[in-house]
Amino acid sequence: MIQKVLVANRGEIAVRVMRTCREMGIRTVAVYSDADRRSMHVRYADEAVHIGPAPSRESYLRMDKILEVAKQTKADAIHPGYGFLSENAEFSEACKKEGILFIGPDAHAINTMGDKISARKTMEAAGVPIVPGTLNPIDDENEAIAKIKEIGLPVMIKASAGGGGKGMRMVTDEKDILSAIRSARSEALDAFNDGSVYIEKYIQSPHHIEFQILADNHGNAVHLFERECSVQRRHQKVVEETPSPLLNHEVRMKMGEDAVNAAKAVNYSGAGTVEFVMDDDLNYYFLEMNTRLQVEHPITERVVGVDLVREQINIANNEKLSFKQEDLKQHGHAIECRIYAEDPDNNFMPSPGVIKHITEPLGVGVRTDGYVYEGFEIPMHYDPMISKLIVWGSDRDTAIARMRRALYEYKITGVKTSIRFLEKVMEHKVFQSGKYNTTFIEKYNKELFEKEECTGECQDMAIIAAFLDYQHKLAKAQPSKHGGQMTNNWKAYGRRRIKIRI
Ligand code: MV4
Repeated sequence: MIQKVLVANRGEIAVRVMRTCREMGIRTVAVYSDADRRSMHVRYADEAVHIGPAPSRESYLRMDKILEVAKQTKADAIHPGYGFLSENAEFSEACKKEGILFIGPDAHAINTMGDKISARKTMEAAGVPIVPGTLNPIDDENEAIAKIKEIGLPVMIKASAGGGGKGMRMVTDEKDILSAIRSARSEALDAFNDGSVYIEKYIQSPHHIEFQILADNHGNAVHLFERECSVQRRHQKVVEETPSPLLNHEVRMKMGEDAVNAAKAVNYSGAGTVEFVMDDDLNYYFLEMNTRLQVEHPITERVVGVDLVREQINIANNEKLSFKQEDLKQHGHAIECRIYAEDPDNNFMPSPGVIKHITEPLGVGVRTDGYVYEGFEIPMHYDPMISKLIVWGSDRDTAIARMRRALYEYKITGVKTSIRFLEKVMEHKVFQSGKYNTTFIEKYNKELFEKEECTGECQDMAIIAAFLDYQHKLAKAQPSKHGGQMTNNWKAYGRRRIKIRI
């Protein structure tokens, strides 16, 4: 039985994992880099050990150091969270060698799914539908051209070692085939040290639908239904919801079965996600399997009523799943918005800095998974996600209304955030209709990024805020020090008639 877990991660997911550990009476060890000395995951854990400088390759990616800390602190298991070492087969294997439980699948499952060509072959053999295309790496360019003519343009050239959009080229014109293959190959060689590429038919304006699965070490596997993740920007998910507004009962059951078969085909253990692309006629194809706990897992937890981290730990403890497929049901509707320290008005540039003020939404049906607090400086070295806002409602409309209310309540100053942008997504008629696909943000760019005018009410509030600030400064100021030079927004507003934006 696991008594102590080392969490090999940082930020919100490290805190998320530790919360369940605490509920289960399991002690926790945090590891942290120079940039994370004041991070919430360090404060939350029972013990915390420094593992190196800020860059992740010198800290959160150092398998040797993390294993050394696990042994030193007598942790029996390591939870990798997402990102960093979570899908690293070598790390899963190294943990096993050191007699420490890796909370996740073994090296075989990670390797088979990590290599997209071997994943496609395995899925084909398991009867899971894959995108029409090749099952072997392209090694002859003429053969590739012939194959593409057979499949029909447009096609995607994808790196076998890729995933999440890296090393991917779309080809619409016959004359671009060779240059696409060559550039995909060289990008893949550069990024993954593996230049293998393969061909897939291009699925037009697809939906991205993924299934959560859980599998134990006794041959039992279930799915916990889908998550609709089609609101994306440059392969970065922005909003996720479950159930998908697109699926019907029949397709849902069939996809769930395929997802379970995908997991069984690699002898999967733990929590995983099977990703599909789907066209408007509900034809769906396996895309890839993520062999980790995902960022968006809370919406599944809310709708299905399962703590996925608790299940991961039980599975690592060699326990059997405590429920069967027919015990699992979807209740109501959940939506997640990812809150980033990014500036939507400036091409989503990261906006690192100190959180000056934060008020998080509360109340019925609201969950936030975060880690920042007032005075915390968001490090520039890692993902700029501040928190995840998850709401539940008895139906989709109620959930959207609740998300809009929660976003309205969410106040963060000190860094720019994506909150206003997310409000515009929730307000958008096409999102509200549920008839959106992965082209949504691009297609409605103009409406979603419209700059806001400062309304009369907004200007009044700016003036009042500036006036109060002025009074506050006056009360504190030493007149002799500031003399006549003290300026403030209130005066500037009056003098120059500047437009104040809040
Ligand atoms: C595709 C596709 C269309 N056809 N493959 C993007 C990320 C990577 N996981 C696979 N991706 C895609 N693969 C074929 N054969 C369209 C995408 C795609 C996409 C997929 C899921 C979510 C958002 C996306 C945005 C653009 C393209």
